[in-house]
Amino acid sequence: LHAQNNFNFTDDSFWLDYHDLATLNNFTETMAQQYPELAKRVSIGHTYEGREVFGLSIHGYKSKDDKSGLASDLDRNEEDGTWLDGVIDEVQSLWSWLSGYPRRSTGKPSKPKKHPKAIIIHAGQHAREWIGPAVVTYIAKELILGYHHHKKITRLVDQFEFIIVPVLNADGYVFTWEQNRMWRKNRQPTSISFCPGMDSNRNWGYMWNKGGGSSNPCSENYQGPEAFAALEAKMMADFIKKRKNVVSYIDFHAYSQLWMTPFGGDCNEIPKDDEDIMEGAMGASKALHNVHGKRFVVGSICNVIYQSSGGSIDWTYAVGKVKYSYGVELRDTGRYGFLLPETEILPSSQETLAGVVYLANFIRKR
Ligand code: ING
Ligand code: ZN
Repeated sequence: LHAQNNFNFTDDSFWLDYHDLATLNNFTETMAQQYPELAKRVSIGHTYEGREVFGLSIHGYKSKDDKSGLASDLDRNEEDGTWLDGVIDEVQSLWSWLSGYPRRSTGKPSKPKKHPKAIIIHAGQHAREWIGPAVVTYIAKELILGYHHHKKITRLVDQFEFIIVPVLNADGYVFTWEQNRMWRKNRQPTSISFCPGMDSNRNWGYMWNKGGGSSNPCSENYQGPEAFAALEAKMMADFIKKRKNVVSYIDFHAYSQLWMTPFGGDCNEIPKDDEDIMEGAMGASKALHNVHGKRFVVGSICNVIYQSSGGSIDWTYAVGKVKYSYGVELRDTGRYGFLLPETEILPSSQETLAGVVYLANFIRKR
């Protein structure tokens, strides 16, 4: 029996369970259908087994009869710079609003940007890290439902194009649902027939094969035979190159509770924008902490977890020119690890939303 067509995607109850790929694809399709002016489903590419990888592009629209109070309110706040003054108060009011339905309408949208900068938020490079897809679909839902109803969300959605990709490694994700819950890599063949799968997050093309990946196809961290052999790394890199408007990229993983910055490949390489990148990460971690008290440690990938050359954000920062590139390790710190209980999906989603909202606004004000 499949009940996957009966989900209410606009209700928090959807985030009380993990969902299979078909249901997550149904989520992106349904949101795009129900909010056509606000959300469009985009294709990132295809996996080895032929699955299409979907994202949701979310950006504000200009209402025809825009004569309500919201636009002028927003303009005034912009002038006096009070928006998100005192991170803590703001996040608390955001959070209390987000948890309440139905929502108070504050009027019509303000002024969507014609050529917005994009913020890419994705998860599911690694198959078994199920909390990632759950959290980023929640963020998509809140951005869509908050538009038109919540001033802060409206402003961000007018300012930026958010591109949310729940599951990049679609083949691996299906494999964890059907065969092996602890599978990490994709499902591409390797030179060893009984050891399929490349770790796409060791296969990006900046400093590939410089330590932290494995050349053994049977390893969990198999880096592939050459850079961008893994279709998931290739399709996302191509997507970013083609868009040219990407200002931030957040790659969600699990677990360890870390908000990480470039670089992973070399512990001594420091991004030229390190101060700005670190400031954004520390603010996001603080905003996140304020929701449910979880601590997320901030620092470069190589310094806070391990050396990992060929990782996504090294490439997005150094080659893709995406200034605010982050890798985030979601809950928990090891008690449950990849098998994070479903009761933690909602709190994890709420706190991560606060971090992302903080970061987007931080970038907006730069
Ligand atoms: N962590 C990531 C990994 O690939 C990471 C950490 C993120 C490295 C982004 C490089 C870039 O090992 C997990 N848990 O997979
Ligand atoms: Zn991972």
